Amino acid sequence: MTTQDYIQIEEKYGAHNYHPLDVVLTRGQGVWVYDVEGKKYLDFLSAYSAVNQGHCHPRILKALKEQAERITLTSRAFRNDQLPLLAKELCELTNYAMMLPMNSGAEAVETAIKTARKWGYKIKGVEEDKAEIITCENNFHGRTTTIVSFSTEKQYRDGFGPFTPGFVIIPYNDVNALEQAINKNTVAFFVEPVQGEAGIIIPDEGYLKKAYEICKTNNVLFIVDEIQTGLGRTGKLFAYEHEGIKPDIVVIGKALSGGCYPVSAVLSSREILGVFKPGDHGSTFGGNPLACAVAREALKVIVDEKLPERSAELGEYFLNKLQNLNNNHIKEIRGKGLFIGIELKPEAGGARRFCEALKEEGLLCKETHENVIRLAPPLIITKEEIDWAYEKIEKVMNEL
Ligand code: IF1
Repeated sequence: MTTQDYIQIEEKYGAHNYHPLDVVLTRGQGVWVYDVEGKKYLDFLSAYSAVNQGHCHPRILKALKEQAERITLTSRAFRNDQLPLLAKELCELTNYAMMLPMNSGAEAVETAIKTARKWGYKIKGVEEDKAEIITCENNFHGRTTTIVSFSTEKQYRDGFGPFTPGFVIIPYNDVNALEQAINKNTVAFFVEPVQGEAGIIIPDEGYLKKAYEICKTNNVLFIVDEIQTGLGRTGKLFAYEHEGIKPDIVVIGKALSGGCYPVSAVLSSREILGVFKPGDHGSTFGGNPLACAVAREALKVIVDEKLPERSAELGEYFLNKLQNLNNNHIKEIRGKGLFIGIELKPEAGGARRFCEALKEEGLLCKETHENVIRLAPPLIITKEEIDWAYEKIEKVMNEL
């Protein structure tokens, strides 16, 4: 079957909630992916940072296969021998006291919201059903009805109401707005350290630290969504480390499994996660032994292959190189580690056509919003591969 055959079948039988590039992938290895025609591409999206460790990492695959042959799912009605080890290893690596495992990022976000609310009622003493969580404009935290309740992107909400109350939205990168939004019912401030979907928006240096301090002063939980920025992407294990703070709650997903399986988690202290009592929350698949075995190995790969350090080093190298791209279409290039956005001028005709042209050159990127080309390769990428990608980007920028 050809690329067009697959596309036609998907268009006929699959709901049209996406508009993917017309490339049908069938195999991946490291930073490279291959389509059904045998054409090879460098992956510069990493499945939205879920494959930081590279496609089909041999160690993660081995853990997956070995665990799959033993036992895959027990449910949490019984215990399994992988969850305790993942919990211990993850907490020791991140210096948090407790974790709660889920599957998708959105589920972990929902879990963090429930944690913060329950903490508000049981510990802070907020009056029942009055809890407020402060979030930021242009956030992206997932797609559930509760999460889109505090999205400011029209399309993500349109047609999906009624929405969940209890969220207050303030501008990103604005500590005064945070200070003003806090009241006696505020239980948490929930923020992305870098806004990915909004177009790789990096807040001012000191913003997160100041926001954290404001939260501390007011007995408000500081919650970071590190689903995309975490596990090495920005050049540290977690992006919040750039500011030397320790959030009350950290939400992770994506690269926690190296893309081999959906695994997410909420990290926090004993006091905060301790608000959950048996029966309060759960998931059939959350904490299953296959997920835990995969995540254990995915974390070890991040540490052993020094992926945060690689991301910092190569990200700086790549960003410097890109800054020298002298091209009329470009408005701004910004990044942290290997999390880089090229913002085009409005008159450049949109980022999509650049991504289409890059695809023809063998480089897979995805536009975010109208005008930003997002560059986020697997963190195992080499300098030579970055140079190769740079050539393609330069060529496409100059030709279009
Ligand atoms: C889609 C974006 C990326 C996330 C953050 C939570 C979640 C995500 C910071 C939810 C998920 C994905 C999902 C995917 C597109 C995508 C995305 F462009 F929309 F913003 F990565 F940049 N917090 N991000 O980035 O995690 O439930 O998906 O596991 O929804 O189309 P999930």
